[in-house]
Amino acid sequence: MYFNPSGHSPHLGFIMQINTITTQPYSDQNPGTSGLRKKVRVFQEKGYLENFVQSIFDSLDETAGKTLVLGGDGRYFNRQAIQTIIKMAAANGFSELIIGQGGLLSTPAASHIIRKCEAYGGLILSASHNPGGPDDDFGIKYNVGNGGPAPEKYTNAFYQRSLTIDSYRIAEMGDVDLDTIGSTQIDRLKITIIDPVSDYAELMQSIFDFNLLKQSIGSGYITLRFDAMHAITGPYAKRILVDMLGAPEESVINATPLEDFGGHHPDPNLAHAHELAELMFGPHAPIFGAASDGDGDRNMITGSQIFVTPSDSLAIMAANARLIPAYAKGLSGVARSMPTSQAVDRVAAAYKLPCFETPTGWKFFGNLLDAGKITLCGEESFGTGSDHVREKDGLWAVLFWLNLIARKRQPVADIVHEHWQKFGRDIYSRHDYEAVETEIANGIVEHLRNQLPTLPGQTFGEFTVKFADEFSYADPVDDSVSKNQGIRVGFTDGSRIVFRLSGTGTVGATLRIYLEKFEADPAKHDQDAQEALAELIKLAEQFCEVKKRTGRTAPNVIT
Ligand code: G16
Repeated sequence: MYFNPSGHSPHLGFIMQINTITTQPYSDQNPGTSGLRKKVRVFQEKGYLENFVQSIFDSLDETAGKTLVLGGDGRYFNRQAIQTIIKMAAANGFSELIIGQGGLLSTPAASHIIRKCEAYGGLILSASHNPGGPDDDFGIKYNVGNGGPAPEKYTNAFYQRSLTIDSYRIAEMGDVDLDTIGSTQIDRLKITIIDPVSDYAELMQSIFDFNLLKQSIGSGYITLRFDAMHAITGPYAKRILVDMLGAPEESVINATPLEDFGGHHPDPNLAHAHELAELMFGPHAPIFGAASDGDGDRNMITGSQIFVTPSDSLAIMAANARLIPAYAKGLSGVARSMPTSQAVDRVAAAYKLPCFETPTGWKFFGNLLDAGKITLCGEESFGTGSDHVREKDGLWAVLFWLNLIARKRQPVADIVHEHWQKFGRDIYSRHDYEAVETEIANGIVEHLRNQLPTLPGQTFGEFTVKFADEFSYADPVDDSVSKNQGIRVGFTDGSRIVFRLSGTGTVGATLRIYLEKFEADPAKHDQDAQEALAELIKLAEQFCEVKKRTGRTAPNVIT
């Protein structure tokens, strides 16, 4: 850092050298469902990261004098990216950066810090559940002042700017020590390194009954296993579950965050969290088991011998929310993403709660939460959350379930069966065909689109099509409209098949097929989902021809 009159940036009042670097635009910086996700090698291309960050800064109303929160899930390239962003934030006039120690912040913790510090926004570096390492994925997303992911009007602006960008600004300064907690002033920029866990842990303590949890764990009634999948939630889970709630050390497994997640996908489902799955379906299962993902916003809930689908988990939370201190006064409303099962709708109808159906993407819940129209929301993609932050929150969901188990004094399987008894069961599954050639995937969508006008009224075996359309969402708060959010085929008995291309993959296209069938008869509640959905699975293939067109025989992942 030195004074150089030629590089002096008088409007920012900086004496450090600010360089303006000429760059070429990239054509592929269109953020997907949750930020820009690409291979690390793509982010390492000349100016790639810088272009996107500058496009974000250029699209914001004002950056001078503002506070930015910065952190990531610790995956490969996290530290380097943070150093670059610090220098760019300095050059773009931010006055304060709040950074998680080691460059770490879970996504829900980042959301909380943005809200708590009333920051202007935040940059979260993560590709979520995607694998990490030099040959794997990286990602970056911007969260706005409410702590939530930037809505589409922002992400569209970032993309448009990225198409024409010709320079970015970066300060000439040394790397910042990310590991020592405290504040430093570099020229006009204050950099504060914070403990990534404490504020979040405090927030959790304000929501749940920690005394009851301590008693239930201490007495041995609650036994648990949490799989952090070598990702960001390790330190959070250790602090909260072990240090604060007294769970034995071995309750948290794979607790050390690694840059490559130990070579695994940090994706909390039965396929990827198989160590946990084996335990939970084995003879020595604890009462409760859970896992979270790369950046700590997803959750998988299991009990001894039972897996709770995310859709059921949301419905059960909604039905029992009054048992949790922070929600004891009841919920203002609930929301689910369109492909999420209709289980929560039944709870909402029973309790006369407003219920909203949004497109896939947490950003669509933001307005509803801000306007106080909903308290709880969730998605089939292992995401649940509430108005405590503006992101889905993995450990929050874990604590919610633990609090529920402690209050009801029931194991997970009993809680689920009791719920089905009362509301019926929405038997649900998602089939993913990953890395499909983009052209083939687009052909599948086109083929589906062409059938939409002809399907209503047609009968296929036991199923008669009631409606077939492409989901479009009109936000009830700001009236913005989001079109083409997935193809839905609904049947007269309430069953549904939904087709969507994922917006988070980094290789080719991922076709997601969501299948759902309602079962009111308790005698049939224990059916295996794949068996119960067999007819719908066949019908889905008949409609979309994914196997025929790709030559594949089965989905890559079934959840
Ligand atoms: C993101 C979004 C979620 C979405 C999920 C899957 O989660 O925040 O809202 O449901 O992706 O999206 P898609 O089906 O388009 O792949 P995460 O945990 O990856 O950030």
